[in-house]
Amino acid sequence: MININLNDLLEDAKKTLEGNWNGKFTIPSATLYPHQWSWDTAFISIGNSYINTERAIKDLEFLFNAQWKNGMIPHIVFNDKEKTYFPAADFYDISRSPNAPKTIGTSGMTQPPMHAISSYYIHKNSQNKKESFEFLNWIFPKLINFHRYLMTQRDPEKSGLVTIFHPWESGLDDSPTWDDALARIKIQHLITFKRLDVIAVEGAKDTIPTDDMYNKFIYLIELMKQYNYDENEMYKSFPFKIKAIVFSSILYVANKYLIKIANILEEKNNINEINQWIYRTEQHFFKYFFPLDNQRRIGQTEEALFYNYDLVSKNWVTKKTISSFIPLYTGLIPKKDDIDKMVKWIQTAHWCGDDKFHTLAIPSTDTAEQYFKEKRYWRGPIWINANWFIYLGLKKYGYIEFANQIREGIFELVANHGFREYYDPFTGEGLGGKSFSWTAALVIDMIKNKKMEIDID
Ligand code: 2M8
Repeated sequence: MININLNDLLEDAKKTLEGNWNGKFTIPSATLYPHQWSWDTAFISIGNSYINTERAIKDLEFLFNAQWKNGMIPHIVFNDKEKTYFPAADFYDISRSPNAPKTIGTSGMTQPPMHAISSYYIHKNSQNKKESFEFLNWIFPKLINFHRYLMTQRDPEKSGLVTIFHPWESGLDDSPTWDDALARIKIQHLITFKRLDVIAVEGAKDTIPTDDMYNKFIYLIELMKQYNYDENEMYKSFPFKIKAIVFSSILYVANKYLIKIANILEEKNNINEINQWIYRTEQHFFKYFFPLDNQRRIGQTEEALFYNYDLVSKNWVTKKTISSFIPLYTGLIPKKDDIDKMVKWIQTAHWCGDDKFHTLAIPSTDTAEQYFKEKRYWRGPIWINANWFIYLGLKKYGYIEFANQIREGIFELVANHGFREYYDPFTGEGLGGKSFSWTAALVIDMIKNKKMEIDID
């Protein structure tokens, strides 16, 4: 292993989180993301669970106080004083929905439900179990309402898998996974707007989503507004509807954590319902996301990949992205053979198994595909949260050496290139936002939770 002082790294990570605390919540990164983001907050709380329980709780409390009446946790809670991010609260105009909070500015969409997972980490790592028990008691019904929203409004099929209406709901914004679905959408009227991320990031031209993509993102929000954010109506005719792997994988794991929380609270009323959610996901995960049987039929056996499922085109989205590997985190893959194939594939020159790569951390798309761009956001660079899921999944399945190599790769990136939003897989150059919170938070977890005391079942 290269020589990295983990104590120094830990101290720098702590400072990064401290620096992003604005008195009410922790922002992802100054200037670029000055508001509160939902799944960022959950990752941040995981990091803080080891070093500052009170802070971890405060962050989740702030977010869950903005919960919508139908249970949705919005993907952004806005700070009205901040003017450096577009689209802001006025653009979302959530007053169109009877479910939206009246006095808090939020976005009108959601993000992956990491929060039951972080709530459990908070209690497990807390030195003050009375305080963390009270917190669990407070958040548990809210988590149930959020998961129920996802399992009903976002899953009328009762598949146990979540439908997203916007790429931003996936968390993997401009991933090539969404290209075909977005290409089908023709912009009818787009208001003029000014992108602010182009000002906030150095080298923005090559590292953030293209204007074409961004216009589609904004247009989809305009469409959501036309539907008054009514999921029932959107389900009938919205042009972007995808069963999302990363989202659904996280929800499956989060449901298991809800059971753990219910056990701590000795709360029996919701257990059956949660178990039904878990069962539904187990029944449908492969059918929706794993077209291997089809591939076998047509003789393509070299990959064992999971793919997102497009409900509009009724087809798999066969773009090779890091999403395909996140199901490792669920522990849902029963056949060792499928996992072996997947791991072998990750270790080829397509992903990280070649001298041309800076570390063994995994890029966000297959580097042999024409859509791979080493510096552009979710289209190629290394992201720490996506690698963290795979690191945990690999450990779970016993691929300890490879998991540890990924962890070391992450430590190297962070120690030598800063706590950045994402990294160039060839040079290690840090890109996007600086002093990025979830990078720091998950590094804290990977230093402190080395023994994997917190496992996923
Ligand atoms: C990115 O997404 C926001 C929109 O939500 C953006 O591009 O402005 C994504 O990486 C997302 O996963 C993340 O939560 C957010 C804040 O870090 O930034």
